[in-house]
Amino acid sequence: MSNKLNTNMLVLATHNAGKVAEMQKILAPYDIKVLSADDLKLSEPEETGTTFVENALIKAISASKEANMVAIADDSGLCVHALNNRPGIYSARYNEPKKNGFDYAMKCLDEELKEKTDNKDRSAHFSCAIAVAFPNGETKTFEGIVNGSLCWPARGNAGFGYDPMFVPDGYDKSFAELSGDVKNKISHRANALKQFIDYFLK
Ligand code: ITT
Repeated sequence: MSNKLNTNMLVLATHNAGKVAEMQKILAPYDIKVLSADDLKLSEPEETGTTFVENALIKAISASKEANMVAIADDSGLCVHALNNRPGIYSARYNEPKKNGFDYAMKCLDEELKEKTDNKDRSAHFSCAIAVAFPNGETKTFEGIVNGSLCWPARGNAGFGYDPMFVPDGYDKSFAELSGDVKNKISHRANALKQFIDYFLK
């Protein structure tokens, strides 16, 4: 194996199927077997950090210890500028989307933006921290973002989470209307993973 991870197998420390699909696709061209946390039935640690990087490290370190493998975690979220970058690290918990569905969370976000602001500034960015943890305790982190704006009504069926209401800068379609190939070239996750690939796999 010629990569700097010193292994040709790693585990993705995420239980989000949308993230797993995107990360596996982006890492597919490289000679590395990518397992998911569900494949290995790994537990979900509590995300007690106050930043994307802290939460990514919590997840990567936990998975690496449990699996005794190199682990990569992704902590990400939607930062709405007129709402002081909320929901940010709380995106997966904003109005309990896991219980109520993302259509409801997106509707609440749109309503909050209209109520609390003059609704003139609908700019936002997605942020992603990728943390790599090794069984010997070493870690490394990378961060990526993609800028855009929030559309309403939400549009499209591809992707996951807040994708139907996020239109990346330079495009007139939401992430959920664009093909996965486009999203995987320009997204916050693609951006952070590209840095990981450049650092460890090239
Ligand atoms: P894991 O912790 O198991 O990885 P999670 O979904 O709880 O899964 P996070 O804590 O990082 O992950 O929360 C990220 C949330 O931000 C996610 O649930 C989405 O709602 C949103 N999000 C992140 N990346 C996104 C993307 O590419 N498209 C749409 N929404 C995204």
